[in-house]
Amino acid sequence: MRKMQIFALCVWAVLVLLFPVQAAGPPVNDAPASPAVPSVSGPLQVRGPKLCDAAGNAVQLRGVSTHGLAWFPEYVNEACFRLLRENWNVNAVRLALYTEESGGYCSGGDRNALKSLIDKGVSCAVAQDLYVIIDWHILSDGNPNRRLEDAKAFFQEMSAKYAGCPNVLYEICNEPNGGVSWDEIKRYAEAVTGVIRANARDAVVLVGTPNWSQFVDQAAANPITAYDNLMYTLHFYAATHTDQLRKTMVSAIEKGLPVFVSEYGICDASGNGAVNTAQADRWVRTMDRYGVSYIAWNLSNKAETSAILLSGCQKTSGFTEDDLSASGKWLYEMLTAGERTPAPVPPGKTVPRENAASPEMGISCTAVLQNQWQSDGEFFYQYTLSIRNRGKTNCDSWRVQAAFNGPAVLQNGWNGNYSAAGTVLRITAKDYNRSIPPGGTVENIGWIVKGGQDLKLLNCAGF
Ligand code: IDC
Repeated sequence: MRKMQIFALCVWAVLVLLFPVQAAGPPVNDAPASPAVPSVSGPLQVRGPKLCDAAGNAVQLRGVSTHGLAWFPEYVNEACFRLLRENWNVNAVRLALYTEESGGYCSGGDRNALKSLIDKGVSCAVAQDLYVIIDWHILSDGNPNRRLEDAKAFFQEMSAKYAGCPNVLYEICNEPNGGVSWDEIKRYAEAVTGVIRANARDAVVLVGTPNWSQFVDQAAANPITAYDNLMYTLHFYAATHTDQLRKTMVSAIEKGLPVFVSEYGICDASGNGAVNTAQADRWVRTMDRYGVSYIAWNLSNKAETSAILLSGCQKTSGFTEDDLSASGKWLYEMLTAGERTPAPVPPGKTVPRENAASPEMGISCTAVLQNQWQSDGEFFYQYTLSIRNRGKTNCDSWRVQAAFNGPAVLQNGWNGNYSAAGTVLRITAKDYNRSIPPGGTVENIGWIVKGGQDLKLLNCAGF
Protein backbone atom coordinates (compact mmCIF):
# COMPACT_ATOMS: atom_id res chain seq x y z
CA MET A 1 0.00 0.00 0.00
CA ARG A 2 2.75 2.41 1.02
CA LYS A 3 4.72 1.49 -2.12
CA MET A 4 1.69 2.35 -4.25
CA GLN A 5 1.45 5.76 -2.63
CA ILE A 6 5.11 6.51 -3.22
CA PHE A 7 4.78 5.35 -6.82
CA ALA A 8 1.73 7.59 -7.39
CA LEU A 9 3.58 10.53 -5.87
CA CYS A 10 6.54 9.99 -8.18
CA VAL A 11 4.29 9.79 -11.27
CA TRP A 12 2.60 13.03 -10.19
CA ALA A 13 5.95 14.76 -9.61
CA VAL A 14 7.24 13.68 -13.05
CA LEU A 15 4.03 14.89 -14.71
CA VAL A 16 4.23 18.26 -12.97
CA LEU A 17 7.85 18.67 -14.03
CA LEU A 18 7.08 17.73 -17.61
CA PHE A 19 3.86 19.71 -17.95
CA PRO A 20 3.90 22.70 -15.62
CA VAL A 21 0.52 24.42 -15.25
CA GLN A 22 0.43 27.19 -17.78
CA ALA A 23 -1.19 30.54 -17.12
CA ALA A 24 -3.87 31.37 -19.68
CA GLY A 25 -1.98 34.42 -20.95
CA PRO A 26 0.71 36.85 -19.97
CA PRO A 27 1.44 36.65 -16.26
CA VAL A 28 -0.70 38.89 -14.09
CA ASN A 29 0.99 40.14 -11.00
CA ASP A 30 -1.02 39.54 -7.84
CA ALA A 31 0.68 42.35 -5.96
CA PRO A 32 -1.67 45.30 -5.61
CA ALA A 33 -0.91 48.15 -7.99
CA SER A 34 0.04 51.36 -6.19
CA PRO A 35 -2.25 54.35 -6.30
CA ALA A 36 -0.91 56.84 -8.82
CA VAL A 37 -0.42 60.51 -7.96
CA PRO A 38 0.22 62.82 -10.92
CA SER A 39 2.99 64.86 -9.30
CA VAL A 40 4.87 61.68 -8.47
CA SER A 41 3.75 59.21 -11.12
CA GLY A 42 3.87 61.57 -14.10
CA PRO A 43 2.24 60.77 -17.41
CA LEU A 44 0.65 57.33 -17.38
CA GLN A 45 1.31 54.62 -19.92
CA VAL A 46 -0.04 51.16 -20.68
CA ARG A 47 2.20 48.10 -20.62
CA GLY A 48 0.65 44.76 -21.47
CA PRO A 49 -2.62 44.64 -19.56
CA LYS A 50 -1.47 47.18 -16.98
CA LEU A 51 -1.75 50.86 -16.41
CA CYS A 52 1.69 52.11 -15.35
CA ASP A 53 3.36 55.28 -14.16
CA ALA A 54 6.01 57.04 -16.20
CA ALA A 55 8.67 54.75 -14.78
CA GLY A 56 6.76 51.58 -15.69
CA ASN A 57 5.39 50.58 -12.26
CA ALA A 58 1.82 49.25 -12.21
CA VAL A 59 -0.60 51.80 -10.80
CA GLN A 60 -4.29 51.96 -10.08
CA LEU A 61 -6.77 54.82 -10.32
CA ARG A 62 -9.77 54.83 -8.03
CA GLY A 63 -12.19 57.67 -8.25
CA VAL A 64 -15.61 59.12 -8.80
CA SER A 65 -17.42 60.25 -11.93
CA THR A 66 -19.51 63.36 -12.09
CA HIS A 67 -23.09 62.98 -13.24
CA GLY A 68 -23.83 64.78 -16.53
CA LEU A 69 -21.91 68.06 -16.43
CA ALA A 70 -24.89 69.87 -17.94
CA TRP A 71 -27.17 68.80 -15.12
CA PHE A 72 -24.92 68.77 -12.05
CA PRO A 73 -22.19 71.33 -12.71
CA GLU A 74 -22.03 72.45 -9.11
CA TYR A 75 -19.88 69.54 -7.95
CA VAL A 76 -17.05 70.63 -10.22
CA ASN A 77 -15.27 72.75 -7.63
CA GLU A 78 -11.91 72.57 -5.95
CA ALA A 79 -13.17 72.12 -2.40
CA CYS A 80 -15.15 69.09 -3.51
CA PHE A 81 -12.19 67.56 -5.34
CA ARG A 82 -9.97 68.28 -2.34
CA LEU A 83 -12.36 66.46 -0.04
CA LEU A 84 -12.48 63.52 -2.38
CA ARG A 85 -8.72 63.30 -2.43
CA GLU A 86 -8.02 64.01 1.22
CA ASN A 87 -10.90 62.20 2.89
CA TRP A 88 -12.07 59.69 0.33
CA ASN A 89 -8.65 58.72 -0.89
CA VAL A 90 -9.51 59.07 -4.57
CA ASN A 91 -6.82 59.80 -7.12
CA ALA A 92 -9.00 60.35 -10.17
CA VAL A 93 -12.20 62.06 -11.21
CA ARG A 94 -14.18 61.62 -14.41
CA LEU A 95 -15.97 64.46 -16.14
CA ALA A 96 -19.05 63.04 -17.90
CA LEU A 97 -20.02 65.05 -20.96
CA TYR A 98 -23.26 63.59 -22.31
CA THR A 99 -23.50 63.96 -26.07
CA GLU A 100 -27.09 63.13 -26.97
CA GLU A 101 -29.30 63.42 -23.90
CA SER A 102 -31.10 66.71 -23.41
CA GLY A 103 -28.68 69.56 -22.85
CA GLY A 104 -25.91 67.31 -24.15
CA TYR A 105 -22.98 68.51 -26.24
CA CYS A 106 -24.58 67.40 -29.53
CA SER A 107 -28.19 67.99 -28.60
CA GLY A 108 -28.53 71.68 -28.00
CA GLY A 109 -26.26 72.02 -24.96
CA ASP A 110 -24.28 75.23 -24.54
CA ARG A 111 -20.97 73.99 -25.91
CA ASN A 112 -18.89 76.81 -24.54
CA ALA A 113 -20.39 76.48 -21.08
CA LEU A 114 -19.78 72.72 -21.15
CA LYS A 115 -16.20 73.17 -22.28
CA SER A 116 -15.64 75.74 -19.55
CA LEU A 117 -16.83 73.15 -17.05
CA ILE A 118 -14.31 70.70 -18.42
CA ASP A 119 -11.58 73.34 -18.15
CA LYS A 120 -12.64 74.04 -14.60
CA GLY A 121 -12.70 70.32 -13.80
CA VAL A 122 -9.22 69.82 -15.23
CA SER A 123 -7.83 72.86 -13.39
CA CYS A 124 -9.35 71.68 -10.09
CA ALA A 125 -7.99 68.19 -10.68
CA VAL A 126 -4.52 69.54 -11.47
CA ALA A 127 -4.59 71.79 -8.41
CA GLN A 128 -5.60 68.80 -6.28
CA ASP A 129 -3.10 66.42 -7.86
CA LEU A 130 -5.72 64.12 -9.33
CA TYR A 131 -5.90 62.35 -12.64
CA VAL A 132 -8.91 63.43 -14.67
CA ILE A 133 -10.83 61.60 -17.39
CA ILE A 134 -12.56 63.63 -20.07
CA ASP A 135 -15.51 61.37 -20.93
CA TRP A 136 -17.40 61.71 -24.23
CA HIS A 137 -20.51 60.22 -22.74
CA ILE A 138 -22.40 58.62 -25.60
CA LEU A 139 -25.45 56.71 -24.44
CA SER A 140 -28.74 57.00 -26.34
CA ASP A 141 -26.70 57.75 -29.46
CA GLY A 142 -25.59 54.09 -29.35
CA ASN A 143 -23.15 54.10 -32.27
CA PRO A 144 -20.22 56.45 -31.66
CA ASN A 145 -19.80 56.98 -35.42
CA ARG A 146 -23.06 58.91 -35.38
CA ARG A 147 -21.18 61.87 -33.92
CA LEU A 148 -17.78 61.09 -35.35
CA GLU A 149 -17.12 64.58 -36.69
CA ASP A 150 -18.21 66.24 -33.45
CA ALA A 151 -16.05 63.83 -31.47
CA LYS A 152 -13.02 64.52 -33.65
CA ALA A 153 -13.43 68.28 -33.33
CA PHE A 154 -13.97 68.03 -29.58
CA PHE A 155 -10.96 65.82 -28.94
CA GLN A 156 -8.83 67.89 -31.28
CA GLU A 157 -9.56 70.90 -29.09
CA MET A 158 -9.12 69.06 -25.78
CA SER A 159 -5.92 67.30 -26.72
CA ALA A 160 -4.37 70.48 -28.13
CA LYS A 161 -5.18 72.25 -24.90
CA TYR A 162 -4.06 69.49 -22.57
CA ALA A 163 -1.23 67.99 -24.58
CA GLY A 164 1.33 68.78 -21.91
CA CYS A 165 -0.84 67.90 -18.96
CA PRO A 166 -0.12 64.40 -17.63
CA ASN A 167 -3.26 64.45 -15.46
CA VAL A 168 -5.61 64.03 -18.42
CA LEU A 169 -6.93 60.75 -19.85
CA TYR A 170 -9.35 60.72 -22.76
CA GLU A 171 -12.42 58.44 -22.76
CA ILE A 172 -13.71 58.59 -26.29
CA CYS A 173 -17.05 56.73 -26.13
CA ASN A 174 -18.71 55.94 -22.84
CA GLU A 175 -21.04 53.08 -23.80
CA PRO A 176 -21.56 51.96 -27.37
CA ASN A 177 -24.87 50.07 -27.54
CA GLY A 178 -27.83 49.31 -29.78
CA GLY A 179 -26.09 46.47 -31.57
CA VAL A 180 -23.08 48.45 -32.76
CA SER A 181 -20.29 46.01 -33.59
CA TRP A 182 -16.75 46.02 -32.22
CA ASP A 183 -15.48 46.56 -35.78
CA GLU A 184 -17.45 49.79 -36.02
CA ILE A 185 -16.26 50.95 -32.60
CA LYS A 186 -12.72 50.08 -33.54
CA ARG A 187 -12.94 52.18 -36.67
CA TYR A 188 -14.23 55.11 -34.64
CA ALA A 189 -11.56 54.62 -31.97
CA GLU A 190 -8.77 54.60 -34.53
CA ALA A 191 -10.01 57.83 -36.09
CA VAL A 192 -10.45 59.68 -32.79
CA THR A 193 -7.24 58.36 -31.26
CA GLY A 194 -5.39 59.59 -34.34
CA VAL A 195 -6.70 63.08 -33.68
CA ILE A 196 -5.72 62.96 -30.00
CA ARG A 197 -2.28 61.54 -30.67
CA ALA A 198 -1.44 64.23 -33.19
CA ASN A 199 -1.41 66.59 -30.19
CA ALA A 200 -0.88 64.46 -27.10
CA ARG A 201 1.55 61.88 -28.39
CA ASP A 202 1.33 59.40 -25.52
CA ALA A 203 -1.87 60.24 -23.67
CA VAL A 204 -3.86 57.29 -22.37
CA VAL A 205 -7.08 56.77 -24.34
CA LEU A 206 -9.98 54.70 -22.99
CA VAL A 207 -12.11 52.93 -25.58
CA GLY A 208 -15.68 51.73 -24.97
CA THR A 209 -16.71 48.22 -25.94
CA PRO A 210 -19.97 46.80 -27.37
CA ASN A 211 -23.15 46.33 -25.35
CA TRP A 212 -22.76 49.23 -22.92
CA SER A 213 -19.05 48.58 -22.46
CA GLN A 214 -19.33 44.97 -21.46
CA PHE A 215 -18.01 42.89 -24.36
CA VAL A 216 -14.33 43.28 -23.60
CA ASP A 217 -13.89 39.74 -24.92
CA GLN A 218 -14.53 41.07 -28.42
CA ALA A 219 -11.84 43.69 -27.97
CA ALA A 220 -9.49 41.05 -26.56
CA ALA A 221 -10.04 38.91 -29.66
CA ASN A 222 -9.28 41.80 -31.99
CA PRO A 223 -7.54 44.66 -30.18
CA ILE A 224 -6.49 47.91 -31.79
CA THR A 225 -2.91 47.63 -32.95
CA ALA A 226 -2.45 51.00 -34.65
CA TYR A 227 -1.82 52.78 -31.33
CA ASP A 228 -0.40 51.99 -27.93
CA ASN A 229 -1.41 53.38 -24.52
CA LEU A 230 -5.00 52.31 -25.09
CA MET A 231 -7.28 50.71 -22.53
CA TYR A 232 -10.69 49.14 -23.05
CA THR A 233 -13.56 49.93 -20.74
CA LEU A 234 -15.81 47.57 -18.87
CA HIS A 235 -18.81 48.93 -16.96
CA PHE A 236 -20.80 47.02 -14.37
CA TYR A 237 -23.72 47.62 -12.05
CA ALA A 238 -23.37 45.08 -9.27
CA ALA A 239 -27.07 44.32 -8.78
CA THR A 240 -27.35 43.42 -12.48
CA HIS A 241 -23.91 42.25 -13.57
CA THR A 242 -22.37 39.51 -11.50
CA ASP A 243 -20.12 36.49 -11.89
CA GLN A 244 -20.55 36.10 -15.63
CA LEU A 245 -19.38 39.60 -16.52
CA ARG A 246 -16.57 39.32 -13.98
CA LYS A 247 -15.39 36.18 -15.74
CA THR A 248 -15.49 38.02 -19.06
CA MET A 249 -13.31 40.75 -17.55
CA VAL A 250 -10.79 38.36 -16.03
CA SER A 251 -10.45 36.30 -19.16
CA ALA A 252 -9.90 39.42 -21.29
CA ILE A 253 -7.18 40.60 -18.89
CA GLU A 254 -5.57 37.18 -18.90
CA LYS A 255 -5.48 37.36 -22.67
CA GLY A 256 -3.48 40.55 -22.22
CA LEU A 257 -6.19 43.19 -22.70
CA PRO A 258 -5.75 46.36 -20.63
CA VAL A 259 -9.16 46.83 -19.00
CA PHE A 260 -10.29 49.99 -17.22
CA VAL A 261 -13.58 50.14 -15.28
CA SER A 262 -14.39 53.77 -16.02
CA GLU A 263 -17.89 53.48 -14.60
CA TYR A 264 -19.66 51.19 -12.15
CA GLY A 265 -22.46 51.28 -9.63
CA ILE A 266 -23.51 48.98 -6.85
CA CYS A 267 -27.22 49.16 -7.75
CA ASP A 268 -28.87 47.92 -10.94
CA ALA A 269 -28.07 49.02 -14.47
CA SER A 270 -30.76 51.69 -14.46
CA GLY A 271 -28.69 53.54 -11.88
CA ASN A 272 -31.51 52.87 -9.44
CA GLY A 273 -33.07 49.98 -7.51
CA ALA A 274 -31.54 48.14 -4.57
CA VAL A 275 -27.82 47.90 -3.94
CA ASN A 276 -25.99 44.59 -3.94
CA THR A 277 -22.99 45.10 -1.69
CA ALA A 278 -22.01 41.42 -1.67
CA GLN A 279 -21.51 41.46 -5.45
CA ALA A 280 -19.94 44.92 -5.26
CA ASP A 281 -17.35 43.63 -2.78
CA ARG A 282 -16.56 40.72 -5.07
CA TRP A 283 -16.04 43.10 -7.96
CA VAL A 284 -13.66 45.20 -5.88
CA ARG A 285 -11.66 42.17 -4.78
CA THR A 286 -11.27 41.01 -8.36
CA MET A 287 -10.39 44.46 -9.69
CA ASP A 288 -7.81 44.97 -6.94
CA ARG A 289 -6.32 41.58 -7.59
CA TYR A 290 -5.76 42.46 -11.24
CA GLY A 291 -4.82 46.07 -10.55
CA VAL A 292 -7.82 47.31 -12.52
CA SER A 293 -8.72 50.97 -12.06
CA TYR A 294 -12.31 51.84 -11.16
CA ILE A 295 -14.44 54.97 -11.16
CA ALA A 296 -17.80 55.10 -9.35
CA TRP A 297 -21.01 56.54 -10.82
CA ASN A 298 -22.06 59.21 -9.68
CA LEU A 299 -21.24 62.44 -7.84
CA SER A 300 -24.65 64.05 -7.40
CA ASN A 301 -27.65 64.29 -5.13
CA LYS A 302 -30.09 63.06 -7.77
CA ALA A 303 -32.87 60.96 -6.27
CA GLU A 304 -31.50 57.68 -7.60
CA THR A 305 -29.58 54.89 -5.91
CA SER A 306 -26.32 55.41 -7.77
CA ALA A 307 -25.99 59.04 -6.59
CA ILE A 308 -23.56 59.08 -3.69
CA LEU A 309 -25.30 61.97 -1.93
CA LEU A 310 -28.77 61.95 -0.44
CA SER A 311 -31.22 64.00 -2.46
CA GLY A 312 -31.75 66.30 0.51
CA CYS A 313 -28.07 67.22 0.64
CA GLN A 314 -27.54 70.69 -0.78
CA LYS A 315 -23.81 70.86 -0.10
CA THR A 316 -21.41 70.87 -3.02
CA SER A 317 -18.38 69.99 -0.88
CA GLY A 318 -17.61 69.16 2.73
CA PHE A 319 -19.97 66.20 2.80
CA THR A 320 -20.25 64.28 6.05
CA GLU A 321 -21.54 60.79 6.66
CA ASP A 322 -25.08 62.07 7.14
CA ASP A 323 -25.07 63.42 3.60
CA LEU A 324 -24.30 60.07 2.01
CA SER A 325 -26.69 57.63 0.34
CA ALA A 326 -26.24 53.87 0.74
CA SER A 327 -24.05 53.95 -2.39
CA GLY A 328 -22.04 56.84 -0.96
CA LYS A 329 -21.50 55.10 2.38
CA TRP A 330 -20.38 51.90 0.75
CA LEU A 331 -18.02 53.80 -1.53
CA TYR A 332 -16.51 55.84 1.27
CA GLU A 333 -15.94 52.74 3.40
CA MET A 334 -14.44 50.84 0.52
CA LEU A 335 -12.09 53.60 -0.63
CA THR A 336 -10.81 54.34 2.84
CA ALA A 337 -10.48 50.76 4.08
CA GLY A 338 -7.00 49.40 4.65
CA GLU A 339 -3.63 50.93 4.09
CA ARG A 340 -2.90 52.13 0.62
CA THR A 341 0.47 53.76 0.39
CA PRO A 342 1.74 56.09 -0.75
CA ALA A 343 -1.14 58.32 0.24
CA PRO A 344 -1.83 61.05 -2.26
CA VAL A 345 0.59 63.92 -1.82
CA PRO A 346 -1.03 66.92 -0.10
CA PRO A 347 -1.31 70.03 -2.21
CA GLY A 348 0.76 73.11 -1.59
CA LYS A 349 4.06 71.83 -2.82
CA THR A 350 2.30 69.67 -5.28
CA VAL A 351 1.39 71.75 -8.29
CA PRO A 352 2.86 69.22 -10.64
CA ARG A 353 5.44 71.39 -12.30
CA GLU A 354 8.02 68.77 -11.67
CA ASN A 355 7.32 65.39 -13.11
CA ALA A 356 8.64 61.95 -12.80
CA ALA A 357 11.24 61.26 -15.41
CA SER A 358 9.88 61.06 -18.89
CA PRO A 359 10.23 57.38 -19.79
CA GLU A 360 12.13 57.93 -23.00
CA MET A 361 14.39 60.75 -22.03
CA GLY A 362 14.85 60.23 -18.31
CA ILE A 363 14.60 63.95 -17.75
CA SER A 364 12.50 65.93 -15.32
CA CYS A 365 11.87 69.62 -15.44
CA THR A 366 10.99 72.32 -12.98
CA ALA A 367 9.42 75.56 -14.12
CA VAL A 368 9.10 78.36 -11.60
CA LEU A 369 7.14 81.56 -11.94
CA GLN A 370 9.70 84.30 -11.21
CA ASN A 371 7.74 87.39 -11.82
CA GLN A 372 4.41 88.66 -13.09
CA TRP A 373 3.21 92.12 -13.97
CA GLN A 374 0.50 94.07 -15.65
CA SER A 375 1.09 96.63 -18.34
CA ASP A 376 -1.50 98.48 -20.41
CA GLY A 377 -4.20 96.12 -19.17
CA GLU A 378 -2.24 93.05 -20.24
CA PHE A 379 -0.74 90.36 -18.03
CA PHE A 380 2.82 89.08 -18.31
CA TYR A 381 4.44 86.08 -16.68
CA GLN A 382 8.11 85.24 -16.49
CA TYR A 383 9.30 81.70 -15.85
CA THR A 384 12.60 79.95 -15.43
CA LEU A 385 13.12 76.34 -16.30
CA SER A 386 15.68 73.80 -15.20
CA ILE A 387 16.04 70.35 -16.66
CA ARG A 388 17.63 67.44 -14.90
CA ASN A 389 18.81 64.18 -16.40
CA ARG A 390 17.66 61.48 -14.01
CA GLY A 391 18.66 58.72 -16.38
CA LYS A 392 21.81 56.65 -16.32
CA THR A 393 22.90 57.62 -19.80
CA ASN A 394 23.76 60.92 -21.38
CA CYS A 395 20.80 62.93 -22.65
CA ASP A 396 21.79 64.10 -26.15
CA SER A 397 18.99 66.55 -26.57
CA TRP A 398 15.84 67.60 -24.76
CA ARG A 399 12.36 68.82 -25.66
CA VAL A 400 10.03 70.24 -23.06
CA GLN A 401 6.42 71.21 -23.23
CA ALA A 402 4.71 73.66 -20.87
CA ALA A 403 0.91 73.65 -20.71
CA PHE A 404 -1.10 76.59 -19.42
CA ASN A 405 -4.72 76.87 -18.38
CA GLY A 406 -5.38 79.42 -21.11
CA PRO A 407 -3.77 80.86 -24.25
CA ALA A 408 -0.19 82.01 -23.76
CA VAL A 409 1.52 84.33 -26.23
CA LEU A 410 5.29 84.17 -26.25
CA GLN A 411 7.03 87.52 -25.69
CA ASN A 412 10.58 86.46 -25.17
CA GLY A 413 12.59 83.31 -24.51
CA TRP A 414 16.22 82.51 -23.83
CA ASN A 415 18.56 79.52 -23.85
CA GLY A 416 16.12 77.44 -25.91
CA ASN A 417 14.15 77.42 -29.17
CA TYR A 418 10.55 78.34 -28.51
CA SER A 419 7.26 77.75 -30.26
CA ALA A 420 3.90 78.62 -28.77
CA ALA A 421 0.53 77.38 -29.98
CA GLY A 422 -2.62 78.09 -28.02
CA THR A 423 -2.09 76.98 -24.46
CA VAL A 424 1.08 75.05 -25.12
CA LEU A 425 4.64 76.29 -25.25
CA ARG A 426 7.34 74.00 -26.61
CA ILE A 427 11.01 74.49 -25.91
CA THR A 428 13.85 72.60 -27.54
CA ALA A 429 17.56 72.60 -26.83
CA LYS A 430 20.16 75.01 -28.16
CA ASP A 431 23.37 73.45 -29.46
CA TYR A 432 25.25 74.63 -26.42
CA ASN A 433 22.90 73.16 -23.79
CA ARG A 434 21.51 70.09 -25.54
CA SER A 435 23.73 67.54 -23.85
CA ILE A 436 23.08 66.71 -20.18
CA PRO A 437 25.23 64.08 -18.44
CA PRO A 438 23.60 61.60 -16.02
CA GLY A 439 22.69 63.50 -12.87
CA GLY A 440 23.40 66.82 -14.58
CA THR A 441 21.16 69.86 -14.81
CA VAL A 442 20.68 72.60 -17.39
CA GLU A 443 19.53 75.91 -15.95
CA ASN A 444 18.89 79.52 -16.92
CA ILE A 445 16.30 78.66 -19.51
CA GLY A 446 13.45 81.11 -19.36
CA TRP A 447 10.61 82.85 -21.11
CA ILE A 448 7.96 85.51 -20.80
CA VAL A 449 4.42 84.93 -21.95
CA LYS A 450 1.40 87.18 -22.14
CA GLY A 451 -1.93 85.71 -21.11
CA GLY A 452 -5.16 86.16 -19.19
CA GLN A 453 -5.36 87.49 -15.68
CA ASP A 454 -5.32 84.03 -14.10
CA LEU A 455 -2.86 82.34 -16.38
CA LYS A 456 -1.36 79.33 -14.62
CA LEU A 457 1.14 76.74 -15.62
CA LEU A 458 -0.61 73.39 -15.47
CA ASN A 459 2.37 71.30 -16.22
CA CYS A 460 5.78 71.05 -17.70
CA ALA A 461 7.23 67.79 -19.02
CA GLY A 462 9.41 66.23 -21.68
CA PHE A 463 7.61 65.45 -24.91
C1 IDC B 1 -27.97 57.51 -15.92
C2 IDC B 1 -28.17 58.49 -14.79
C3 IDC B 1 -29.59 59.00 -14.82
C4 IDC B 1 -29.83 59.63 -16.17
C5 IDC B 1 -29.53 58.64 -17.27
C6 IDC B 1 -29.65 59.31 -18.63
O1 IDC B 1 -27.87 57.85 -13.57
O2 IDC B 1 -29.80 59.95 -13.79
O3 IDC B 1 -31.16 60.06 -16.25
O4 IDC B 1 -28.23 58.15 -17.15
O5 IDC B 1 -30.08 58.45 -19.57
C7 IDC B 1 -24.87 53.88 -17.61
C8 IDC B 1 -24.56 55.17 -18.23
C9 IDC B 1 -24.95 56.32 -17.35
C10 IDC B 1 -26.26 56.04 -16.65
C11 IDC B 1 -26.03 54.87 -15.70
C12 IDC B 1 -27.26 54.50 -14.88
O6 IDC B 1 -23.22 55.28 -18.63
O7 IDC B 1 -25.07 57.48 -18.16
O8 IDC B 1 -26.62 57.17 -15.92
N1 IDC B 1 -25.59 53.72 -16.49
O9 IDC B 1 -28.31 54.14 -15.73
N2 IDC B 1 -24.55 52.69 -18.04
C13 IDC B 1 -25.06 51.76 -17.24
C14 IDC B 1 -25.73 52.41 -16.23
